Amino acid sequence: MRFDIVTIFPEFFGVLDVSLLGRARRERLLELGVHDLRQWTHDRHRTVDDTPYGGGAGMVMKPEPWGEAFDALLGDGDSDALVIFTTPAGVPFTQSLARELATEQRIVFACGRYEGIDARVAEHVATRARVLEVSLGDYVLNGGEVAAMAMIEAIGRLVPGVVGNPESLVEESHEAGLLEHPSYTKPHVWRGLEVPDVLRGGNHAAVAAWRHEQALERTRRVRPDLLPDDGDVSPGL
Ligand code: 6GU
Repeated sequence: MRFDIVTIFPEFFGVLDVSLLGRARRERLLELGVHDLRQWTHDRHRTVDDTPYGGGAGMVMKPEPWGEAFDALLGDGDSDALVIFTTPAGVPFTQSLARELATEQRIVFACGRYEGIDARVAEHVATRARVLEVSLGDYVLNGGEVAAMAMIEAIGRLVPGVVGNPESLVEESHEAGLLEHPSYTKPHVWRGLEVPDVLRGGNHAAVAAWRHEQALERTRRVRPDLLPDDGDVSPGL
């Protein structure tokens, strides 16, 4: 899978060299192209923004550099790439959206800054490629870079081979519609705190039932919005 990112802060994406995603890139499971939007400006100040029509605070990203960026990255015919505009006004990014996006061959991220990108850019790109406007969550960031990075990590780890043990993807938070159960490792007593007995008893069915109960209790407590209204979530065993 390939990700291209268009941004005025390419240096943000240096962290994608490290950890799991860095290894996946070296193994060619993931490819990453980071592109400085300013290479598609032509004035001496490399201007990417201007004042908004209709007035108001803040600056809007000019369409021309974005148009040239997409010409360069998508070509002039129809493209198979999916283009994601990061914006707090987009559809929320979720684990199920990450799963869908992990089946794409290529995703191009357009990272907006300031008050966003001139709205004609997304409209124009939509005539040549599939376009999604996506938000990381209900809060405001200074720009889409951190959001794109979070999405790339969430999507990239679902690409086959990126996470060593695929079973570890199945049981985690948000995959079963519940938050994950608590986890423990050795030592069995630490600073007077004991690991729950059931986890050391070797009864796999009892462990599974305990974990499901814990996941349900935690979800009820901190994320009741994730539960169906009747609160009936079966372990699926
Ligand atoms: Cl994708 N961009 C910005 N600027 N703020 C956000 C966001 C994106 N998602 C949540 N807040």
